Amino acid sequence: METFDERIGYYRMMLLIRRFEERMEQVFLEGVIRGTCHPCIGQEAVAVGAAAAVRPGDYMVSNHRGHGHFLAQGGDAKRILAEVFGKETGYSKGRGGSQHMASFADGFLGSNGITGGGVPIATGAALALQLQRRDQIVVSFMGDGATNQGAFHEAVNMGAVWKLPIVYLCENNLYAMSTRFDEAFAIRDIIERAPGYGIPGEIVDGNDVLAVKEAVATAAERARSGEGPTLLECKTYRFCGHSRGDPREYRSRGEEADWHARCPIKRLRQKLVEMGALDDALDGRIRGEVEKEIADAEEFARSSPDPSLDSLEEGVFA
Ligand SMILES: Cc1ncc(C[n+]2csc(CCOP(=O)(O)OP(=O)(O)O)c2C)c(N)n1
Ligand SMILES: [Mg+2]
Repeated sequence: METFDERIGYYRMMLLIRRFEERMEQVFLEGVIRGTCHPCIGQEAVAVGAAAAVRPGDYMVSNHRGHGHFLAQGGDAKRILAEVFGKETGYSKGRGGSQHMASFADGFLGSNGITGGGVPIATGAALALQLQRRDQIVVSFMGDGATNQGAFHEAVNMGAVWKLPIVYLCENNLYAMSTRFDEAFAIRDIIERAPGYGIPGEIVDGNDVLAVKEAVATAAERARSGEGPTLLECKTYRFCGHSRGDPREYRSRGEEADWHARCPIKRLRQKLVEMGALDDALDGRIRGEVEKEIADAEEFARSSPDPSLDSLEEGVFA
């Protein structure tokens, strides 16, 4: 059971992720940065719950919607935003942008623009940990769409056969770009596939940070003790469009309103208030701190230098 302080910490981190993504979307719309970005607004509880469940030294592999995962895993908002801006001070020295950043020191083995591409990478990392007899585990994040990619099936099967120390964590936000879940799946739930690999599967309320934490902690324990992977399906919803500038014409405003009522931040806030752990004064202080952290990150990203032309061939191995 978490302490009050830990729960306040999850609340603060979810707010930080929400405000980071909202601000970043805004900056994109202003045309300040190029390329694209995929905000995880609405899905914050998955990232924060998962990060809260693992131990220091464990690893995460993310997907294209990865800022929240990285922030929750301890990434510095300044350097994440600087990477989105393509600046030298970003985690990938401005080469990766929103979808390709990593910090091995923080156990964040990278976001990935290839749908499903992170799953074999995570499985390979778990194999390395097993071969080195280390007691760390890997959490592999993917979307619902990614679970229809061949790479996902091959990697999960391998993880299961070799009982690798990995948790396969699917964020089922009901859409892959504009494709609704029921247009792309002949099954009701993705975890129906878990028995096909011979591993347990569990449906999780992905908008409840404490439920996510508990499910990931159990799956992590299983992975750590040599019993192999679990497939978790966190049911959630992205409040924003798929990427910047998506007008969300493929779904109804009514459906969105239903999910807004289940906002993970509002829900934890309510719980904390009922527990007596949060009042308006503390909430205001936390929100103030979060705003300052985002403003500082933006200032850092804007004022950081572009990569120099001289460094053009750095990190190129071809
Ligand atoms: C191999 C590949 N095919 C297609 C795309 C284009 N694409 C980018 S994101 C995306 C949808 C991914 O959906 P999902 O896995 O559910 O993640 P979500 O965006 O909902 O978080 C697609 C098809 C891609 N990046 N890579
Ligand atoms: Mg999806």
